[in-house]
Amino acid sequence: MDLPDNYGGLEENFSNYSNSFFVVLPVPLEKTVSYKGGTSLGPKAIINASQNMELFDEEFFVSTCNLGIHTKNEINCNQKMEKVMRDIEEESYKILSDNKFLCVLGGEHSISQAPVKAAKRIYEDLSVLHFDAHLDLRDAYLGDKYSHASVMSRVEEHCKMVQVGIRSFSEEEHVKLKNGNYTIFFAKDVYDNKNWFSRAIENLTENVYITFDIDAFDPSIVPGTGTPEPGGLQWYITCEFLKEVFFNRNVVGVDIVEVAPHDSLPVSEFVASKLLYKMMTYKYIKIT
Ligand SMILES: [Mn+2]
Repeated sequence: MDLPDNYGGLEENFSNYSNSFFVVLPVPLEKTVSYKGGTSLGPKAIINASQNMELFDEEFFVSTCNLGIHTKNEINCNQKMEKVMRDIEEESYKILSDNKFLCVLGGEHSISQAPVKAAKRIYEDLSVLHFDAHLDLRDAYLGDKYSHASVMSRVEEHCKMVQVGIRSFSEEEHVKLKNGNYTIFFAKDVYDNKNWFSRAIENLTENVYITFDIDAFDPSIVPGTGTPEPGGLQWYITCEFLKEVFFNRNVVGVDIVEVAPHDSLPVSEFVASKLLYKMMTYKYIKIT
């Protein structure tokens, strides 16, 4: 039997918009990638993987999908960048205004600035929790303000940020760090302990948006990404931290970006799919 083609492969009752608390917004954007392509295939691969994933949570013994998960049509990314960004922002704003939980699937990292702007229109105090191997704090990259490599410079124009998993940055970014007021938890300091959890959470405001570049994970568990970096985060420490964030703050939306599927090694999209479901589950536990 063919499953419905949505996140989780859910029947109509559990996936129509009005019944659903979670809303998945696929954004297959791939325009400014600097090394290897493939991120435009990310959303579809993650959704396909989700249809082969157990929907019962093994940690809390709940079926998170009972809250309903609606999957939107893909954002049309064959338009001018300005228009793509506006479309993402307006869709995100609608979803958040309907008091639903926003889940954006990329696509390259540059898309994150749009849902952040949408969330900021509703939550004045919004802060952004950023998982990534890279700082993404260039002012612009190759002259492009919308580049994936400068996305957090766009975000910091609107919000306070906490950055986790960082292990790669340029000289320009290093100068910026020294002269600015950043809250960064470098991969080398956080990969094997929880000592940093409370300080990271203290630096987040009540309403939080999470942007998760999948390359924050170690390439041994996520080989399929545009710019892999050794020395990344592992699964359990990441989930433990996310759980603390969800339980102690009001997370209003998330994105998962930079998944670039490998035909011969489909593990990355399964990790991304499960990561999203884990975050949904932590939200479910917090609100039920
Ligand atoms: Mn990255």
